[in-house]
Amino acid sequence: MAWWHTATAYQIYPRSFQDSNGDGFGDIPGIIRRLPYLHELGIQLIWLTPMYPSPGYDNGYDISDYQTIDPRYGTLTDFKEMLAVAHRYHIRIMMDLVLNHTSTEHPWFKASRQDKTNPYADFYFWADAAAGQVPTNWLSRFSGSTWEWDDQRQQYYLHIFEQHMPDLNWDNPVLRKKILAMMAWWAEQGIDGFRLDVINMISKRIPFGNVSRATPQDDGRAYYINGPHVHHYLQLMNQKIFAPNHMITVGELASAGVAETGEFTNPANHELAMAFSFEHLKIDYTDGRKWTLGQFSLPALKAVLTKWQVGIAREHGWNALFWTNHDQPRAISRFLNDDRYRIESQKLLAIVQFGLQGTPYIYQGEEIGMRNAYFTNIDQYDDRESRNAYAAMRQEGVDTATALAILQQKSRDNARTPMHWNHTPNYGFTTGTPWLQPGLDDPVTVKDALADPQSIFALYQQLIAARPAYPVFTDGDFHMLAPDDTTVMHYQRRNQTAVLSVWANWSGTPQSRRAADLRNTRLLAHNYPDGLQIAGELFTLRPYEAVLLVGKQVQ
Ligand code: TEU
Repeated sequence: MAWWHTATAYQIYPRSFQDSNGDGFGDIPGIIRRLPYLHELGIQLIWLTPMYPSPGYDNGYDISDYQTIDPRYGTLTDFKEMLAVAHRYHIRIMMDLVLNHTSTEHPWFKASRQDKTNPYADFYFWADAAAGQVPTNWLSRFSGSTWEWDDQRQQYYLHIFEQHMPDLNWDNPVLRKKILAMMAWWAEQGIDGFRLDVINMISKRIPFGNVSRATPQDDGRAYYINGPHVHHYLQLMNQKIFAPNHMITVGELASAGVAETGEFTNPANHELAMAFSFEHLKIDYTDGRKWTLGQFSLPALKAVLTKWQVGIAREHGWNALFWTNHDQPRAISRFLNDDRYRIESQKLLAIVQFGLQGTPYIYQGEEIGMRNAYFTNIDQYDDRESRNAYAAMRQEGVDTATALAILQQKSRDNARTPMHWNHTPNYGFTTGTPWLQPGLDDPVTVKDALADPQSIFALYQQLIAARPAYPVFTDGDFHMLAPDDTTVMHYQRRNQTAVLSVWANWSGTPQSRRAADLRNTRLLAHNYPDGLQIAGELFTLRPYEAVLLVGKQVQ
């Protein structure tokens, strides 16, 4: 068993975490100041989203220099101090590395666009117009075509994401060498690992061609998801960088199924330690389309969780468990009740997440139950993906109110609002003007949570501590009981000696179930302050009530 099988990770979105110099932008000294807080929470691993220099079209995922820190976050010296302090707390740090694309401001792209013969000419994907049209009819993940015309080179370049984020051509051996040298340099700086952005997109299927566009998925991704050399490239990184430096890795796998995810994370393949998959977060997409007002059904969520729990165990892989990140709305607003039952709802999510097999990730603010921003005006949004989607919806005839309601439900900015530390202006995030406004008024801050033994924070502490104490969290197999039940989720994890059970009422009305099912169990985590309500043959789960129990395996 590896250390990270029982560890809990925490994702920091640095620009919204803690500002230290009043510029409205979170920074490294701010993170250093808050490390004792994360230590108190009990996490052992941090994922930091990108902090490299960047023009900021995609909040740092458009990197213009891989080998230093963006001055808005601090200096490389600050970064090293952060590492040293984290290590004193036995917290490891993963950098977010974006290897699928760079910024158009990266020197490689600036050289590449000059002409067709320079040494960087093939570092990116360039193509001539096809009959006066874009080279292929693929759709960018940020709306519109994946191709942008470049006047200088008189060709189109490929960008799966925003137009200032051209895709790198990994088939070029010189590029691979430069990237590996850059990764080795980060290893020398003392970092503990990498979160690898859309890593299953780096190998493209050549030659490119048009797609039918018959379904939302038929948007060109067949040419770039899990391409022909992706495993080779990851094995190369593992052999040269991850393994010799004992690094921890988590890959972001876009549109990957269970079998592929197993291949990436099976230790026998020497690629990644674990991976994020997204099927459970597409549960409220209508016909696979994100920018719609989605419906959510509990049996559908259960089916997806079961598929991944059973499937990844079968493939000998490892899941990264998460409900949200900087690209997703807040899960309490999305799946539960973020108002009257907000505390119960966030605790339910924690209990359901921590009972599963995998390494749990807490996204900043989840531990205090932060909710969606509920912005009411398009100007409050900063994110280009959301703004482009809004423009596209308006163009397709969606009225303003509906388009704004869709953003309130789906925009990434919902999770990017500044962290709520205390009740001073801007929740103690900054003394200046925050880069993104805080959302709705919020009664709960970190300061309140730390003073309350019944807080959401306290429950996360308890769950984090429980995982290493009970092997069944790590090695228990998975059984979803009553998969068609539309209100209550009940699953079990079993190993040779123990049974872990989770019960969770995903509705606002009380639900009664058989008390016999609770026999010989001990309560490990609960989201109501008193015990379970048992009367005769039945026990009743109150609105959004959730409990995690352990018992002995009866052979
Ligand atoms: O996201 C990958 C990705 O596939 C996105 O399309 C994601 O599904 C979308 O943002 C959800 O709204 C990664 C990063 O996490 C994201 O922040 C970046 O924008 C993207 O890569 C490009 O680097």
